[in-house]
Amino acid sequence: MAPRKLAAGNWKMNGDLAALAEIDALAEAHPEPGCEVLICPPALLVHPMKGRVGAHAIAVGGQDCHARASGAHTGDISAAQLKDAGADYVILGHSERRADHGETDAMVAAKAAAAHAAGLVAVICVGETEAQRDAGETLAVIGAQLAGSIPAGATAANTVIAYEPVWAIGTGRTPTNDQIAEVHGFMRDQLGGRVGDSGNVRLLYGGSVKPGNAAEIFAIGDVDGALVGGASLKAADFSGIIAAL
Ligand code: G2H
Repeated sequence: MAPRKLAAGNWKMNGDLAALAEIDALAEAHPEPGCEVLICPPALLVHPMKGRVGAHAIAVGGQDCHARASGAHTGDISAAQLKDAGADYVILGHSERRADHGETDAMVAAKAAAAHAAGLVAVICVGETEAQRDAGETLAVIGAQLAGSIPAGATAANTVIAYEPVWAIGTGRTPTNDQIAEVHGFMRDQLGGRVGDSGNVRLLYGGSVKPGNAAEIFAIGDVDGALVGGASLKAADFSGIIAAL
């Protein structure tokens, strides 16, 4: 059984074939990582990255998939195609996709259902904007996103939830420990009765996680790991986060 803790890297639209050398450095630094390690590169790099990982304990994932299994959807990628290329996970509903591509909760739920059908673990992202936090709407926003974005049939085995406050993404700002604890405790409660084995669903924090703040964030109750953007691009940085888990 895979370790419960998960260090997930989201390369976003960064990296190229040469950047796959970071995988070698990561594998060398953590020959037997104490947590599950996942990297989600741009789709074009999923297959070569899977090859580069070889026998090392590093999983590979996509950053999005289409809700349909196949068909006339130019430019899109299906969950089954990601699986075929070597992915075991797919990030869905990241705030950048919600903002850039108008993804709604219903679209995210449909994509997650497709991911599950293809045998992928869906990493479903939720998070409030700064205006919503300032207005005291954080828990209402997170509750609505969870209710709308998680499909029927979700379980602890096929679903991971990532809390990523939009205002903390790539900004160097992070919520206080109490704010993270409040949202993660709330999410755990919300999953009860709606997701199979809800107590074991992994809840990740994401937004400006770095080697310097990772240990403090991981010590917060109900934080089971991190979804890391900028600091996952270089093995030296991601390594410090993996070591903190
Ligand atoms: C949040 C995170 C990765 P960063 O988007 O999903 O990015 O760590 O750069 O804030």
